[in-house]
Amino acid sequence: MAQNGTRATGPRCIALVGPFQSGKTTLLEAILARTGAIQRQGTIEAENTVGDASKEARHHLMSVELSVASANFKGDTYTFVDCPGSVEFVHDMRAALPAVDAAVVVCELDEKKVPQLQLILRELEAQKIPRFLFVNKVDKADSTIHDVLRVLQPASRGKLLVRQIPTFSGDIITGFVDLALERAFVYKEHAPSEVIPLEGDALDREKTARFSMLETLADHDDELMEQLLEDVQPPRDKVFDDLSKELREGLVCPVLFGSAARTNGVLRLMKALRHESPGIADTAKRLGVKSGQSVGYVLKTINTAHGGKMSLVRVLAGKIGDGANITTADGQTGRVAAVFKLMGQNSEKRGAAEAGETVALGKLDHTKTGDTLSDGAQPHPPIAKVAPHPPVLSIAVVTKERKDDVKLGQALAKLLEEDPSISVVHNAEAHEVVLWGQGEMQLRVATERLADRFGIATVSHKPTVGYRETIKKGIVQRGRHKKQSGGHGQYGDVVLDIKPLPRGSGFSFSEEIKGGVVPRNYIPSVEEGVIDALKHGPLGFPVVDIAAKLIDGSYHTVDSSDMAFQLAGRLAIHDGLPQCQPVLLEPIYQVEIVCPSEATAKMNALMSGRRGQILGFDTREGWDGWDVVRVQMPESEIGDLIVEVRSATAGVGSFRFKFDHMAELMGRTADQIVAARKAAAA
Ligand SMILES: Nc1nc2c(ncn2[C@@H]2O[C@H](COP(=O)(O)OP(=O)(O)OP(=O)(O)O)[C@@H](O)[C@H]2O)c(=O)[nH]1
Ligand SMILES: [Mg+2]
Repeated sequence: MAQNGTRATGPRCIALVGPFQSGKTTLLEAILARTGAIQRQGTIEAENTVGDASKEARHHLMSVELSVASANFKGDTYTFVDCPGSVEFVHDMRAALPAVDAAVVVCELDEKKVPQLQLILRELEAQKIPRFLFVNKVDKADSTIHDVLRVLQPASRGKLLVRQIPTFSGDIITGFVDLALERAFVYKEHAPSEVIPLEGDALDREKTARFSMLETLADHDDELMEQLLEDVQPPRDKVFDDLSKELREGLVCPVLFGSAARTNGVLRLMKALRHESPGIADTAKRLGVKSGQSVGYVLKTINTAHGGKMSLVRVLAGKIGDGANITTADGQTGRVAAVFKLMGQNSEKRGAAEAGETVALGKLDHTKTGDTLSDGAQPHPPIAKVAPHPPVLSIAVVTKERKDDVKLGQALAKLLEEDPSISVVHNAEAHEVVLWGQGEMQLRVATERLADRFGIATVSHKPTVGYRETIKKGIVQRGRHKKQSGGHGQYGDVVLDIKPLPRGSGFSFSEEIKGGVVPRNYIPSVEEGVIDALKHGPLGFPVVDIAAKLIDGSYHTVDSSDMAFQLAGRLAIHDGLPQCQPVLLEPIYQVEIVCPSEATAKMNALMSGRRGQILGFDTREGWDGWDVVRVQMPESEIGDLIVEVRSATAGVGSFRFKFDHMAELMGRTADQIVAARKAAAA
């Protein structure tokens, strides 16, 4: 192409990312329709889009996992990775990003959604992914469209570069002027825009806007700066070369706009991708892909409805085909059984995939999302490692039918393979399977999948909090088990010195038996009995921070036994503890909340409503305009904390937490907890 000597060629892989509900899936649909990959453009509302084709996505009218579809445009294949916008499903995006050439950040010109946009741009900046902004929904835009930079620039570290300006008829945007081409276009409904003469007021605005675009480019190009200073018109090729180069280096983020729903601005976007976005050669270089072997990266793992596993892979070098032997960076091997082209939920067998192509590989049993694959025996070092965000919300799931318990474990393993930002914890003490994840919707979708895909009906409830109890004062307590029934009797008699221990000590057992009043061989049985009794203290919870010393007792030569001494030990604890001022202990966590500074005051209020103790505030390192709030908070209050943190922060606040200590809890809250425990045990 004359316009741009450095245009990349070959298959591209482009991520569609952006805040929740900004129109990514609709944009994918528009691209597919405009390029002829599909006959008719579907809509979210009609539940017939390629992107949101899963049952769960249709049902919730939102993307709940990434989906891919490809389009041909002027001789090249573009595979789009349509990522969910909800923060709860952000891991799909984060794990897929390393392998893409560029991202199109679909956003709205809405100040309220700028924090979310910032979060996404941060991720792209961190992973050094070249990015375009696509300001969507201009069909309902208002005058803020003139303020693109004022509204959106704060979200981006890279300089935003306005590539187009809108033209109006009254208040309605009817077209645009392309500032690089210097041409005016008028939108046609569901048809390519038409070129119209650039004249009058539009021409004046174009001159000003173009100059500021060139100025931005000139920040990184001295020659262009000189031309501007000397009032020389730079050649068009140079402008295109700069646009492309500065995008690839992450120096600028070009801003385009349009209406996905009306297929407006879509062709302009495709042309920008074609001319400016990097291709596989640049991407392989960015990722340090070594030559001499075939290399691929796993963007996502999919378990299809009929049980087959597919790994969505971008081939970064060489060629991967049916039967290829694959090694992961950590030495797992596998053999590719079939290569598929994906179009949303549909898959179609195809031949080997070349460098740059994005395909699904069948039956790589030991391959995980984020793996770097190579052919042959020599592993390739991992090109990226994207750890999921730590979980913030949990639910306990129980199968409605006992017989499904075994299936549940297997089904969860598959769900975790698909979404590693969910984890499962087995709480043996409470006999609970606890799902940890990123939010209510994500976990709801997980349970829906259990039902729909695996036929496992479950109910979920709040997970059991790890309460404990201890004692506040000691006692010397006798426990005597004596039974005379028929022939052999049972006899065990012990005296325990029971004392509280400092917080965090757990349990200790000792003995000071003199003169063999309790024979040596029965002492371990006494300890066993004590340990058993401490599983349920007088308040109903496991007892901790307690010492029991065996100081006296008696035995009977015929009737004493291990069992009798176990029971004696239990009795002493059972009878003794209620007199020792038992007290409830609740787990206290150290919680670190991150939020935009304007929400910090709200966090303060939120914490006091949840028995949180604020330890301090700080600015968040590396995040202008964000704060960190450090708090100590009871485990029971963290349960649904994320819901409130998100609602106070336009969805962008988050936190991490770790166990800190157990604290005594008294008063009404404690009484309620004990009463609930008793009711549950009854
Ligand atoms: N007016 C208007 N509405 C649009 C446009 N594009 C999308 N929408 C609507 O915006 C809503 C969200 O669209 P989606 O395409 O699902 O957005 P998304 O970004 O994929 O959403 P998530 O993946 O759930 O984050 C739907 O109701 C669309 O019909 C547009 O250009 N104009
Ligand atoms: Mg979507």
